[in-house]
Amino acid sequence: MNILVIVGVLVLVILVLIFRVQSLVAILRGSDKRVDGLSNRINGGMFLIFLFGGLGLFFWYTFSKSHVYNLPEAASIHGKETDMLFAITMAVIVAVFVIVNFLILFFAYKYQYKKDREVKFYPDNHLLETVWTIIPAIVLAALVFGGWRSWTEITADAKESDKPVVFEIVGQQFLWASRYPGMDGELGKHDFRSIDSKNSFGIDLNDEKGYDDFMPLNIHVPVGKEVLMRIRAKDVIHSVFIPHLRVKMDAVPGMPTQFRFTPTKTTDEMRSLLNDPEFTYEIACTEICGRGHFGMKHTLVVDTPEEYAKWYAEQSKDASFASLNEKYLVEKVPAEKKDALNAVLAKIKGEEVVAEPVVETPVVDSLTTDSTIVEVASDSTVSDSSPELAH
Ligand SMILES: [Cu+2]
Repeated sequence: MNILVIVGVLVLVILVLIFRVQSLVAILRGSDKRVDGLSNRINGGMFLIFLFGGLGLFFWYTFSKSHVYNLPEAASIHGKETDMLFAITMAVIVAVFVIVNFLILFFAYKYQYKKDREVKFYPDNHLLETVWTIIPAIVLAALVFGGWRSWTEITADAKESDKPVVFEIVGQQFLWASRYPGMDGELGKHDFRSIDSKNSFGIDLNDEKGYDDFMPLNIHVPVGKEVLMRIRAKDVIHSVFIPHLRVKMDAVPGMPTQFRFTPTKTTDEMRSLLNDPEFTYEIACTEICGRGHFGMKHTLVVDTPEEYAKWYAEQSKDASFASLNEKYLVEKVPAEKKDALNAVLAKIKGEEVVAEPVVETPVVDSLTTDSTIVEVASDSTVSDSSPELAH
């Protein structure tokens, strides 16, 4: 194979040299006939063939194969806008692409050497230059403005009154893991120094809000409700990518990021829409983060609000940090937080009795109700403990 390449290059060099010698000989003989000859017209024609053939192939492939590489319709509110921005940008780029390539290739054909044609000297034109500077400037500014508006929307903190579903996603080599606020509706603080074999999220044990947080196997969100995803990374830069929801944001160690979105189609709806009973929303990593990067796949389930409330209630009862690691917490929690821990444990265990109403109430309501209960409970049981260290 290598020898073939070397031989090919050598043959090419020899051909170029022969051509060069021939042209030099022609110049020495004082003959310039070759310049105006057949090969000049053939080259001009080939520019045209390349122009129309190339553009034809480009448009044919783009439209006939689009179903192969295009995602199904966006399953989130902002996703529709992202797609629209993408389409507008694409339309502008393709228009410029066609115009520029037409001018380059067609002019090479049109203005090929002709013996009797005179060249016009046309050094500058201020009006023309002003126009072709100002129009792109306006178009680019409009594109950037549209993107900036969307960006501020999706990265903004949700309004308190909107009561978004909040969860945290953490990337590490090579998996995604998630954490939900639990019964109190609030995520506890985290601190990387708290990370150990039991506390893989680094839940800060000085903050009792973290005791009831739960870490599910799959991420669930309710359809039609605003979701605020808080993102962090433990080791290197990862990137959360949920293609069907058009969600993508880097996970940067030491610099938490976030993404706000509202899913519009449940997993079941997507299954029947795509006629694919196996369909699941996939979360992938889109930052080459090391050897196992390809394996960083996680699953997102979009539920109806009722299914979500049921799942949330089950998880906060059976899978919370406190219920799974009671012994660990009893050992590790600072002395002044022992009462708070006991209150959380009692609440998790006691919740069993009132599990049913939680299932019936909408998500937001169940969360707010729960957090008030916790406050009342901790107020009454821990009223004389030291001032709260958490924010
Ligand atoms: Cu990664």
